[in-house]
Amino acid sequence: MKNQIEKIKNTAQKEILATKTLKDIENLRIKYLGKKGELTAILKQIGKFSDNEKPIIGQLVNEVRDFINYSIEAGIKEIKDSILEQKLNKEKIDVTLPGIYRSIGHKHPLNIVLDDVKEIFIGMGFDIVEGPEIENDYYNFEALNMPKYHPARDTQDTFYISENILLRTQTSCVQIRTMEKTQPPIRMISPGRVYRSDTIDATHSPLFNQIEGLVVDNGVTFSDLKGTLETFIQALYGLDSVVRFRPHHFPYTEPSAEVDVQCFGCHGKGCRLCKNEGWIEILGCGMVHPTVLKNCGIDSEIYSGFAFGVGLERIAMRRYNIDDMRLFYENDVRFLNQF
Ligand code: 2U9
Repeated sequence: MKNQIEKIKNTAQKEILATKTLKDIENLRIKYLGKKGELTAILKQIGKFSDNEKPIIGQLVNEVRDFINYSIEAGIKEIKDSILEQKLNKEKIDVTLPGIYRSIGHKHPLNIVLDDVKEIFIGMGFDIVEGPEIENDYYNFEALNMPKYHPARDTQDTFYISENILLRTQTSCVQIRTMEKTQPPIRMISPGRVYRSDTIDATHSPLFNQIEGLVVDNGVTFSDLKGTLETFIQALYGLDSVVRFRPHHFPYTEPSAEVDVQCFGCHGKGCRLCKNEGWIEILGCGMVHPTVLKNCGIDSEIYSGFAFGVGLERIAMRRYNIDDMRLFYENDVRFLNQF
């Protein structure tokens, strides 16, 4: 019997060492240690042996059982280790390989110019204020000295949502709302989208961006306006920029002016860039009309102010020599990658 048990031990050891899969090794566990296994079969016959032999055979079977159990667990660990090693080898990462290049996005040209403009005005002590794009007739027209049937309303082809609600045609509504809430001193710019029912072409779009500015305080004069806007234009286009103020008319400012910068291409002589005029129009401005101040609860006997408005697309087109504003909205990466 001892020999038979030893033989079982040796064969089991050989078979365990030869297995390559977890399934096969589990089958060996059943074969040797299971209820119908070879060792269990021997234990079942133990009654046939003498009382002297019984404990010896019992002990030997238990020793072999422990040995097979231990060998199976060791075999399982070995197979699992080898599976893991194969997996790790397959997934090995070569950290010395160059990485995959992913191009990162960058600022849109309109945002580059907008950020520059904001920085210039923040440097002069202005606040940045934003407001709603859907407005009512009062904030877009009435408060700005453009009552119903005022001819200036026709120049701003308006998108009406209802009789009283519209898409703002200028960001001036933000300044009105600010003046209603705040007493002077006020120094602010309001950048944002505005809407006009224009046909799309190289210089018109139904949606474009404006930056308007407002300064209201004790004793603000047209000289302050000139100094501020000259400083702005020279910071934006270079210290050698030559600026001129041309009289104009807006219902919300009095006196009003348009501001031109001398053509960078021909220095005033006239060329294709400036359509032979020698000057390029940049913005509109003026002293805030006393009626507008009064509409917002500001006493025009004590306070005065100046305001200005500039189209963001227009100044970006000048800066980058772009002749078609549709390029800003089409998001063609061949265009955007140039900035
Ligand atoms: C208040 C009072 C006055 C804002 C002004 C302009 C002149 C102007 C145009 C520039 C190009 C519009 O985008 S554009 O087409 N704007 O010429 N804007 S003065 O005047 C204000 C604003 C708010 C309370």
